[in-house]
Amino acid sequence: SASFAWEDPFLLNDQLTEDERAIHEAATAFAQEELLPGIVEAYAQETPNPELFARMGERGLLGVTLPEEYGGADASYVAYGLVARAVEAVDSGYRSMMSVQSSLVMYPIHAYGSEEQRRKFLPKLASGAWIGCFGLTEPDAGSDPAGMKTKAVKIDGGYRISGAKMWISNAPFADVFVVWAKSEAHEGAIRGFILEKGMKGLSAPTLKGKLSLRASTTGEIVMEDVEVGEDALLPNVSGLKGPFGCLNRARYGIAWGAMGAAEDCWHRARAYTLERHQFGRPLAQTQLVQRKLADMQTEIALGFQAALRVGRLFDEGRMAPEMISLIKRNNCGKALDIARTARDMHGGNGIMGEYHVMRHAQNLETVNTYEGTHDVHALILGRAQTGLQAFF
Ligand code: TGC
Ligand code: FAD
Repeated sequence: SASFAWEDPFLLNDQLTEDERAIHEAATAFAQEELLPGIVEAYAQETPNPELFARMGERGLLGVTLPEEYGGADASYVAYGLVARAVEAVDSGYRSMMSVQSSLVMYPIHAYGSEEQRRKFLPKLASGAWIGCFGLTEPDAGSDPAGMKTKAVKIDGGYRISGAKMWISNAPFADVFVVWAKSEAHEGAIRGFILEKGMKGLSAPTLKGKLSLRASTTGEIVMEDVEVGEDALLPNVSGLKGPFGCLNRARYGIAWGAMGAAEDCWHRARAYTLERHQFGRPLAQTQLVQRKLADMQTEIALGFQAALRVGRLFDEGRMAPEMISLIKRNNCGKALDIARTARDMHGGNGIMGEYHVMRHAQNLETVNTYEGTHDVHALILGRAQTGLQAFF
C-alpha cells in the first residue's frame, strides 16, 4: 500500500496539471516572500496597500482566467482557486483585493463589456496599474441586493447615477468602479456601469476601525448625480444575473481561499503543539490535541477536494451556482472553526499578532459574511432541494 502524506492526504497536488502547479508555486512564493513579512504590521496599523496590485500584476496573479490578449493567463478556474489559496494562507484581506480585481471587475468587463471597454480597461487592470472595485451592497440592501436604491436616469448622451454603496473593498483607492444600479431607461432593470475616479459627484470615503480584514481597505461609494456617457454602460447583461455571474467566480475562489487560511492555521497549530511542552510532554502528545489536528486535516482535505471538483466542473462548463453555495458556505464555516480552534491551541500566545492564528480567525468572520452569508447560502441550497423560497 502507498504511504500517507499527512499534509496532502488525498494527493491533491497529483490531480493538478503542470501549469496549475506552476501557478500555485509562483503564487505561494510571492505570498510567503512578499506578503507574509509585512502582514502583522499592516494588519495592526490598518495600512492601505494599493501598491500591492502592481506587484500582483507583475507576478501574473490578476485575472488569470482571462485570455492573454487582455492581459490574462488563459489559466483554468482551478489555477485561479490555487492563487486564492496561496494568497489567503497569508491573509484573507490580500486575497480579497485579488478576487475583487479578478472576479468582480475584470470578469464583468470581459463578459458583459464592449470590445472598446475590454481594450481600455483590462490590460491596465491585469498589470495592476489600475485598481478596481465592485459596488453592489448598499446600507439598506445587503443580503437582498434586489432592494438597492441606486438609480440611473437617462440624460442626453448617457446617464445620471445617484445613490450610495456600502462595504466596498478597494473603493477608497480605486480607479475603476463597477457599480450596479436600477436603470429607468431599461424598465428599472439592474444594469452595470463603469465609473472612473475623478468623475464629478463621485467619492469613496474609507470605513476605518474594522476589527476584521484590516489589511484590506473598505469604503463607501457615494454618487451624487454622477454623469456618465453611454459608453459607461455594460451593454451585454441586464438584471441580477449580471452581478451574480461575477459573484459565482468570487465565491468559488473564496472556497479555496478560506481553506488556504485554515491550512495555515492547521500547520501552525501542529508545529506549535509539537514544540510546546506541558505536563512533561509535547501538547501534540495528548489525545485532545490529536483529535483537533485530525479534525482539521479531515475538513481541509475534504474542503479542497470539493473545491477542486467544482473547479473542474467550472472549466468543463458544468458548474451550477448551487455547487458554489455549497462549497463557499461549508469551507468558510469550517475554516472559521479551525482558525478559532488553532487560536485556542496556542494558549495565551494565540492572541498575539506574531502567531497569526487570531488574525486569520478575525478575517474569516468577514469571509463567512461577505459574498452571501453562511445562512443565505443555506437558503439557496434549501430552495434548490425543496423548491420552496424561504428568503421572505
Ligand atoms: P433570484 O430570484 O434568485 O435571482 C434573480 C436573477 O438572478 C439569477 N441568478 C443567478 N445568475 C447567475 N448566478 C447565480 N448565482 C444566480 N443567482 C440568481 C436568477 O436566475 C434570476 O435571473 P432572471 O433572469 O430570472 O431575472 O434573486 P433573489 O433576489 O431572490 O436573490 C436571492 C439571494 C439571497 C440568493 C441573492 O440575492 C443573494 O445571493 N444574496 C447575497 C448577496 C451577496 O452575495 N452580496 C455580495 C456582495 S459583493 C461582496 O460581498 C464582495 S466581497 C469581495 C471581497 O472583498 O473578496
Ligand atoms: P444583512 O443582509 O443585514 O444580514 C444580517 C444577518 O441576517 C446575517 O446573519 C444574514 O445571514 C441574516 N439574514 C439576512 N436575510 C435573511 C433571511 N432571509 N433569513 C434568515 N436570515 C437572514 N459588498 C459589495 O458589493 N462589494 C464589496 O466589495 C464588498 N466588500 C465587503 C467587505 C467587507 C469587509 C464586508 C464586511 C462586506 C463587504 N461587502 C461587499 C458586503 C457584503 O456582501 C455584505 O455584508 C453581505 O452580503 C451581508 O449583507 P449585510 O451586511 O447587509 O447583512
